[in-house]
Amino acid sequence: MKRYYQPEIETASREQILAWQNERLVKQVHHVWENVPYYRKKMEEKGLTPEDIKGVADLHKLPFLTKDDLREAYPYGLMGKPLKDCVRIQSTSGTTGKRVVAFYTQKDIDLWEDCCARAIVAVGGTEEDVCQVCYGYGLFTGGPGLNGGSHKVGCLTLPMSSGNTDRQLQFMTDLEATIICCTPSYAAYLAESIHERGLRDQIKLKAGIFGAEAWSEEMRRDVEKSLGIRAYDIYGLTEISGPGVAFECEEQTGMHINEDHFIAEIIDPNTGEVLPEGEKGELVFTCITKEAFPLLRYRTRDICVLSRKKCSCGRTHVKMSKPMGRSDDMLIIKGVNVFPSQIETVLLEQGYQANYQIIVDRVNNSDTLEVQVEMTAENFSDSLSKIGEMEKQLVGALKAMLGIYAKVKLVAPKTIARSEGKAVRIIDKRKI
Ligand code: DLL
Repeated sequence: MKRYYQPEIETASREQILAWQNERLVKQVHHVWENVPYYRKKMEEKGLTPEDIKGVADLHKLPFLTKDDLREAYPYGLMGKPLKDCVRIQSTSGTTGKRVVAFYTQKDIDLWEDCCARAIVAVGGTEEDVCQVCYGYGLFTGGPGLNGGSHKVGCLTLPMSSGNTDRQLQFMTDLEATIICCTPSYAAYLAESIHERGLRDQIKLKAGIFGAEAWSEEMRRDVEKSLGIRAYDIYGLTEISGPGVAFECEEQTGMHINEDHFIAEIIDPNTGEVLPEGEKGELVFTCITKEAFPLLRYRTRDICVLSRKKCSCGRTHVKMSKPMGRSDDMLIIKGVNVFPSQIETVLLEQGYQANYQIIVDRVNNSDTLEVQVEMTAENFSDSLSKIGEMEKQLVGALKAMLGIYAKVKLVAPKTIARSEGKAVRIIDKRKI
C-alpha cells in the first residue's frame, strides 16, 4: 500500500529539508520585500534588508506578524501578488472585525491541496477509498482543502459540507464511505446518531481525519471505539493556508508539519524569544512557498511543543503536539472561532452592560455555549414572559454576530460576582 503521497519530500533527510528551507526563505524574503510594502516597512523599522537573511539561522531577526497586523492591513495590505494573479479567497470562521481574508494563486491552492493529500495518504487513503468531507465548504478552509486533497489522492470524494446528519448517514451507508473528514465533535455526534439508528453494521469507515478544534485522547478513544475506525488529528489555520499545515501519521503521537512549505518556531508568548526544541510555547509559522499571502513569522497564538524525535512512520518532518491552549482569549466552539469581545459588543449594542459570564461546556462530545447577562436597572423585569422575550432577542443578535447558537440566561442586576482583578468572564468546563 502507498504510504506517502510525496515520498521524496516526506522522508527527505534533515539536511535536505534544511537546504530547501534556507533557499526558499531567502527567496521568499526578497519576494515579500519587493511586493508587500506593509512588511517591508516593518523590516525597515528593524534596520533589516533582505541581505540580512541568509537562511533559517537568521529567521529570528525578522519581525513578527499578528492578527492585529492582518486587521490593520485588511483586505489587501499583505498580498504578495496582484489580484489578477489570485484565483480564490478563504476566510476564518470568526466574524465582524475579526475576519481574516487569505488570498491564493493557483499554485498556492495546488501546494495546499498537496498538503491535504499527504494527510489523507497518511491515514491509509488510496484511489480505492470513498472520502466523505463534512467540514464546511465555502469561506471556511476545511471543506475546500480536504476536498482538493481527496481529489489528488484519487478517492471518490463526497463533498457533503457540514450538518444535515440524515443525509450524511444516507451517503455514508449507501456509498460505503471509508474515510471521513470533519470536526471531532461532529464525529462524536455522528457516532451517536449511528448507534441510535442501529446503523453500525452498515458503516464501512476505516479512518477519520479530525481537526479545526481541540480534542482529547479520551475523545479519540471514544470515537475510535464507537465507529470502529482509527482517528487522526489534522491542524491548520486560514492565515497559513488551511487544514494540512500539519497532520498525524499512523504513530498518532503528534502532527508532522509540512516543513518544505512552513518553517515552525516556538516562542515565549510574553517576550517573543525563540525557545529551544522541546519547550512549550507559541507556535510561529513562516510560509516559504506561498505567493499570494506570504506571511513571515506569523504568531498563531496556539501553544504547543515541537519534537524531532525519529518517527516510526518514516517521515522526517518535525512533529507538533496537539495545541494545548491559546495565548489569547479566542475560544473555539463547535469549530467556530469566538472572541469574548464579540459577545461583549452585542451585549452593549443591545443595551446591557459588561456584566456577563460565558460558560462553555462539552455535553455528549458537543460544545455548548451559554451567556449569562445581568439585566440593568433600566431594562430589569420580573415578568417571565418579558424576560423570555429579551433572551430570545439576545439569542438572535448573538447568532448574527457569531454564527452559532448561544443559550442566553438573563439574571438580576448585581448577581454576577465582581472581580477585584481581571474579570473572570469565561468559564470553560471542557476537559481537553
Ligand atoms: O480551523 C483550519 C482547519 C480546518 C484545520 C479543518 C483542520 C481541519 P481556522 O478557522 O482559521 O482554520 O482556525 C484556526 O483553529 O489556530 C487553532 O487554534 C485551531 N485548530 C485548528 N486545528 C486544530 C487541531 C481551521 N487539530 C485555529 N487541534 C488554529 C486544536 C486546532 N486546535
